[in-house]
Amino acid sequence: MYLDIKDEVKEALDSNLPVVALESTIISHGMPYPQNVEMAKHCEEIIRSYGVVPATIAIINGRIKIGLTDDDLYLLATSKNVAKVSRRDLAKVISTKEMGATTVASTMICASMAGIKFFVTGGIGGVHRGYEEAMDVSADLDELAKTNVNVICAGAKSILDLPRTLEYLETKGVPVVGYQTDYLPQFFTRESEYKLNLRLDSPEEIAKMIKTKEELKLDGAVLITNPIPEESSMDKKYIDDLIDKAINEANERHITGKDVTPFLLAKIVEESEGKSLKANIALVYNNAKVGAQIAKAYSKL
Ligand code: PSU
Ligand code: MN
Repeated sequence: MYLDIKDEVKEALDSNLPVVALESTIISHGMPYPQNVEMAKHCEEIIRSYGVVPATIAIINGRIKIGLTDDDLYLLATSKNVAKVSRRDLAKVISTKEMGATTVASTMICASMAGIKFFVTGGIGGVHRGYEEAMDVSADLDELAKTNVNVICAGAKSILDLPRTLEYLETKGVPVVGYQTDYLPQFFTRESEYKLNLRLDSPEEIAKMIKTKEELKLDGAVLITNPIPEESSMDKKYIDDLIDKAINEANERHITGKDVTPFLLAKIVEESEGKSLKANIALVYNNAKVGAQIAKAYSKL
């Protein structure tokens, strides 16, 4: 009733061809213009190059769009009137016919409504550092626990408390797969010191695990964590120092709630003079590739 599925996405879904969803908060609140729109378009091209149909998701004038036009992407990338929409915000933004960029949580909800099983992003939200005081835990984590859309990401940034994020996912029963790695990828760097329980080395093995999980009727996502390519990986100490600085500034300025993550992301881009943005884009492209490969492998089972 609130869903507009683009023709090519609908045709692919009707014929059981692979489709991969993409989020829009990364466009409107995660990266600056014009890199954001270039990134969004090129992600779709990468997914297409594997014979998979991309479906970027956003709320345009109160309609849930599954698959966007170039004009929609441009609007999301440039407009200042795009709300950051997580699970709690969906009904409001739709009922008032606003523009909204979907987070990991709400993109999963919308993808699931459309029948899409795979979703590629950069990094997920998680348990924030300083959790003991602020109790800031992203709604992404609970969504991963209950909505049946599998998410391909590059782990999470150390703006988050990574060990607590992993503990939370364990409690909620979310399988976290290291793709060709034994350790949680740390977004800008290939790996963290945090060991994962689950490593799989091929898209086919991951597709098979997802299929089995469905047959067992275990709800929620499989979270696939894919390390940034070697050549784009940043110096760990350099980036961690910038992140510490950004978190201190957010605390001093009393930034809270949904503004925390966008503030930190923008600050890190600014402080690294765009170096972090380059790495961010490279890891998203790599996730688009692996996500398309997994969706394709799944469609052959
Ligand atoms: N982490 C990133 N880049 C992003 C986000 C997270 O490295 O763009 C976005 C995603 O849309 C994610 C959201 O779902 O931020 C999490 O926001 P919050 O922490 O407010 O739940
Ligand atoms: Mn939060």
